[in-house]
Amino acid sequence: MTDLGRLEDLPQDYRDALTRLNLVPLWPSLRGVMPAHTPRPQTQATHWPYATLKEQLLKAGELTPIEKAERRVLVLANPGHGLEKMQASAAIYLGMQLLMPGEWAPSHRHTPNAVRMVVEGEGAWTTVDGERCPMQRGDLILTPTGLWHEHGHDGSEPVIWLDVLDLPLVYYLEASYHVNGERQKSRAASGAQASPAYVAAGVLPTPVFARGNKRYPMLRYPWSSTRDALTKIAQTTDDQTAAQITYINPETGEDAENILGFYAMMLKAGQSVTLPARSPATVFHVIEGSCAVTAASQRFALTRADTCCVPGYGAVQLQNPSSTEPAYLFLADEGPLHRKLGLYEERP
Ligand code: GTQ
Repeated sequence: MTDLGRLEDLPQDYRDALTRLNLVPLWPSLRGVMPAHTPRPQTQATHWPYATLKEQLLKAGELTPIEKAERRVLVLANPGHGLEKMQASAAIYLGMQLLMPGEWAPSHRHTPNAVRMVVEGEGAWTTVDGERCPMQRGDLILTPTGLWHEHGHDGSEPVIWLDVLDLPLVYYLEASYHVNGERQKSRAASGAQASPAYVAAGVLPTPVFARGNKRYPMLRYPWSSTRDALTKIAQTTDDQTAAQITYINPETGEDAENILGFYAMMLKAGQSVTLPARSPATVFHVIEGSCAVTAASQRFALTRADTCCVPGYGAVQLQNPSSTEPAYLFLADEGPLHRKLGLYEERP
């Protein structure tokens, strides 16, 4: 491969003329925007231990009243992108959100898609599109693009959850905005949405008179059912395979949201697995137990409620260090986006 010409090789008066005309020569930058064989991600493998994050989040609870924050969140920012960009990866935003007893995070809707993974505390709820979703540890709650949502808290201890949004991508597309709204009248999930058949594989609740036509029929994925499913799958998998589920739209079988993918995984006591190199960046968050994550020449010892992200195109090794307890992880990745764009790759 020959070296391409550099910007400095060009006469200054020619460069100045191009600049005045809003023109740029491609060749000095060509290898940078299209490197050979593998991208050079800005995303760095990064670990956010929960203990230190929680300490700072509780301080934010004292320093900033909810009325001054609307959403009291500390953003898990990847230093590879620059902290001010508030990106965990190219397309993933992560935030840890605190709601104190009696507080209310007012109703709004926005173009980015969000999910919440509940980390600790009892008594909070999120109302999504009028449906009241209780928040219990390990539950996944969707607030997809355009749906009204607000958070409230009737319990007595702080409640903390992890927000995962596709904000960096939507912002990059210059399509990110929000609308504030009135407090929603909420109702419990009803009809097909509340049906236990949504957690029974292979059968779909099918109302006789009106087929549910909601784009997002299921908004809350209770941890108890996800955990049960993983534990059952793990009884049938060998030691090289981790039990894994994908959070899906139960009516279509497609990913729960359009842009980011959400998964849960169980590692048996002592189990190690190597995930193949895939094009999307991935986030790992520990719901129960602990897990060592090795990727991009880094090794992180994750304990309960810790979060890390790893860039795409590299293999990831996961190891449950406990000889007695299983580990349960929540994963988020850019898989649906890469697949829809035809960019998805898995490399041996
Ligand atoms: O709870 O609606 O972390 O709008 C960032 C933006 C949470 C939310 C975030 C949001 C929210």
